[in-house]
This record gives sequence, structure tokens and C-alpha cells, in this order.
Amino acid sequence: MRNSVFTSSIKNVYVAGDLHGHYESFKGVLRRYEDSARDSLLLFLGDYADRGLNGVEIITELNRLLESRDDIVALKGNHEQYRDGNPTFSPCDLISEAQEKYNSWEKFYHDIMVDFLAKLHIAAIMNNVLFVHAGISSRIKTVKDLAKHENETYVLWSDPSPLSGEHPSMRGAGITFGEDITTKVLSALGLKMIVRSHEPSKAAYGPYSEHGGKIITTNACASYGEPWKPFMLKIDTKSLKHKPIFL
Ligand SMILES: [Mn+2]
Repeated sequence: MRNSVFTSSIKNVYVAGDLHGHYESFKGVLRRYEDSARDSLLLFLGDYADRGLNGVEIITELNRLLESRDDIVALKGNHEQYRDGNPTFSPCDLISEAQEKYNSWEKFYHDIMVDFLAKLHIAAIMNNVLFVHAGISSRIKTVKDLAKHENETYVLWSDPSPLSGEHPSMRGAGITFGEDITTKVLSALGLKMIVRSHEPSKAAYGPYSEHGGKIITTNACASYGEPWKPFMLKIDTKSLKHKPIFL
């Protein structure tokens, strides 16, 4: 699969973080976007299935939307890493969900997933902001580096940390990276801010800011059995002004 970087000069972006099979949040995102958005773009940050009950429905409906709407864009998350129908991550609840609802994972994968996965971008850049599912690494020095296959694991798995430098991640994939790395990579790319998801618990009650405000973590799911407050982030990618829109 190609790893492309979506770029646009659009100013107002609505961002939905991890959905993880949470259908109510998905519908909430679409409803709030249709209510408020003009001259803007809706960006999903990945992790559409697993943990919640409705990965099949979210992926099927989002796949249709990506076909018909050019103001809706979706990134790849670490829960969208498959090789010939086999997930390279775990847990992958989508397989049993599709078996149940479709009678066959193979059929769902070939009918829907192949098409859906091909529409996902590895990152997005709009004006001053870089959007990724998880994070970065010092190996990323140009926009092209974001799309390189060998960097995919860093973009899809890494987490910002209070520790400076780069360290192996407890996740077993990707790294943790400090503010020094964030500053270096943003400056190399000529950008000012990173918006990501991947750690829903950090943003359980609203946007989570770290690295001196240069990184914002978002979350749109409520699939962890806690009374979280999922939201989408409205951001002006020129001025960097942003606010949560709770679902
Ligand atoms: Mn993730």
C-alpha cells in the first residue's frame, strides 16, 4: 500500500481522534461537523475498529464517505496495519466482529478493507500543522520521510514523553520522544504544531497539550468503559487556535 501525505491549504480543520469501534462517537462527529462546518475539512486520525462493538459499521460507512466527499480525509492508525488480511497488531477484535456480522473475515477484508485501507493517508499537513496518528522520530527530516515505509512504525506507534531524546516504547513498537525531538522535526518540516491521537486516555476529558503546546493529543472514543468526554478538535491551522467540540 502506498503511504501518501495529504496536503491542503484549508484553514479550518475538524479532527476526530481514535474511534475504536464506538459508533455513537462516529455519528456524533459527523453530526457536529455537518452542523457547524463551512469551508472546512473533517480529518480522522485512525484506529477505527477494535475495543468497541461497531468497527464494521464505522469502516463501511467511512469508506463510502471517503468515496463521495472530498472534504473528508482519513489517516491510517496502528489498528489499520494489515498484511494480506493479517493484522500486524493486537488485539484485533475486528476479525471476530466481521465473522459474526459478515460470516467471513476474508469476505469483509476483500469486499471492504482492501478498498478502505487504500484510501488512508499516513499523515496530513495543513498550513502550520502536522497531523499523524501517533508521533514522529528524528529520522523524519522532510515531508517525503513521513511517507517512507521504514518510518511507518514511528508515525503509527510513537508517543510524546516528558523525557528528552528518543527511547524504546513499552508498546514494543515505535519510540517515546521528547520535546527536543518535536522542536527539531517541526523546524525541519517548517511547521509549528503536531495534532495526534493514539493515547485516548491522555485526552479522556479534553485536548491534552504537551511539549510546550507543540503537541495536542485528541480523543473521539468512549470505548473503555469509563465516563470519558469524547470530542473533536476544531483547529485553525494558520493561527493554531483550537477548541474541543464535545460529542
Ligand atoms: Mn493507536
